[in-house]
Amino acid sequence: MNIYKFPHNFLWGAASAAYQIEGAWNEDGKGESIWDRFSHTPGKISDGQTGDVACDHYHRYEEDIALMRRLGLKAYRFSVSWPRVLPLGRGRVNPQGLDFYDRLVDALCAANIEPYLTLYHWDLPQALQDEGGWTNRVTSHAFADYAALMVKRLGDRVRNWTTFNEPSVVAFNGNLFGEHAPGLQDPKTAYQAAHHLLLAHGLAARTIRAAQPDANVGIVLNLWPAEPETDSAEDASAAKAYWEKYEIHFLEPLFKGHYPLGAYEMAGENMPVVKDGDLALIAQKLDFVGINFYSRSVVNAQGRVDSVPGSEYTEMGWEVCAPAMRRLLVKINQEYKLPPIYITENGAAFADEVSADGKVHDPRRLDYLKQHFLQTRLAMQDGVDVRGYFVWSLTDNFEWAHGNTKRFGLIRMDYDTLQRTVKDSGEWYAEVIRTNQIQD
Ligand code: IFM
Repeated sequence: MNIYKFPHNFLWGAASAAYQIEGAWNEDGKGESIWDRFSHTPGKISDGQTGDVACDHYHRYEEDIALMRRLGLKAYRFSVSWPRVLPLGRGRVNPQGLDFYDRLVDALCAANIEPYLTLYHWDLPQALQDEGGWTNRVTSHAFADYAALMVKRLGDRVRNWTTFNEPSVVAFNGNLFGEHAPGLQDPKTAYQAAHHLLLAHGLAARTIRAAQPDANVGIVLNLWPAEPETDSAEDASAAKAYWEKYEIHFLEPLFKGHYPLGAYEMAGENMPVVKDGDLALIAQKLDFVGINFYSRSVVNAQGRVDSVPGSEYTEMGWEVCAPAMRRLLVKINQEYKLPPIYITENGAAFADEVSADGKVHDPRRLDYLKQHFLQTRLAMQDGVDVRGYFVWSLTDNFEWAHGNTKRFGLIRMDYDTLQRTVKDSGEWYAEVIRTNQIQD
C-alpha cells in the first residue's frame, strides 16, 4: 500500500451551480433565465423535469453548509444566478437576490469555508437572450457590469472569481447542438457566441481587478483529451487533429492570444467578427485556470470511438480513465504558459440507492475519485502546479437535459422529501481531507 500526501495548503472542496441546486426559480424578484424557459418547454428535459425546485438550496443553504462542515470542506465553488440579482440582465437590481448571496457568503465565511464564486454557469437572463443573447456584443458589456455589481457587494469577503464555467458548452451545446438552452442549432450563432463569451471574460476580468486589486480571477474550461485508439501513426495523427479541432478553441485565445487553425477549419465562413483589441483583452494574465475533467475521447482514423473494450462507463456513458487526467495536465502544462491550476470539477454519475441500513454505498464513485486524486497527485510530481480540487458535486442535482436522473453527488438527494444523505464516498472524502492524503 502506498500513501500519497498532498501539500499542506492543498484546497479540498466541492462544486455546484445555481440553476442545478437553488430552485426558487421565480421567488423574491428573480427574473427568468434561459434555463427556466428551456426546461419549461415540453420535450427538452428527460421526464419533463425542471430546476424549479432542484435541491431547494435557496431555502436550505444553511443545512448544506452544515453538511460541508461535516465533510471538512476547505472551499466551496458555487455560481450566482445572474437573473436573480439583475432580473433583466442589466439596469434594475433585485436587492433580495443580492441579499441571498450575501447570506450565503457570510455563512460560508462563518464556517471557515473559502468561497469560490462563478459568475456564469449557464443561466443567462432570458431578457438578454431576447436581444440576441451571446451573439449580441452588448451582452458582453452587460456581463462586465454584472461582475462589477457582484464585486461591489461581495468583494470584501470573496477573493476568488471565476468568470465562466465551460464556455465551450455554453457556445456549442446551447447554440449548435441545441441540447442546452437556448436550444439553437446554428453554427454562425455558436461561433459568434463563443467569441463574445471570451470577450465578456476579458471585460469582466479587467473590471474585477480594477474594483478589487487583491482578487484572484480565473476561468474554468472543460477538457477531454483526445487519445489514439492504438499505437499506429494514423491513430496518433487522428487524435492530434481531433484535439486541435474540438478542444483548444478556448485554450488558444486565452493563453496564446489567437484562435487555433482548427477553429478556422471547423467554422469556415462562420468564423466570428473579432474587433481590434479583443484578443489582447481575452489573453490578459489570469491568477488561475480551472480544469473540469471527466473523461477522454478515444480516436482512430475513422473518428471518435463509441466504446473502448474492457473500459468502465458511468451513467453518463463516459469512459472512466483516470490516467488520461495526468496525461492531460502534463500536456497542457507543457503546451501553454498556464497560471496555477485548480481541478474545478471531477466526479461521476452512478445510480445510487439508499440501502436497508439507511446508507448509500457507492464504491464505484469512491474508486473513481480515488483514482483521479492519485493521477492528479502524480501530475503534480511531474511538475504541474495544481493548488486544489473541487469534487463535482456536493449534492446530487439537476443535470441539465438529463433532469434529476443522473446522480453526481457526494450527498444523495431524495427529490421527494429533499432529504440529504451523505454517501460512502462523502464519508471517505471527509477522511481524505482530514488526513490530506490518499492510499492506493
Ligand atoms: O453538471 C455538469 C456541470 O454543470 C458542468 N460540468 C459537467 C457537469 C456534469 O455533466
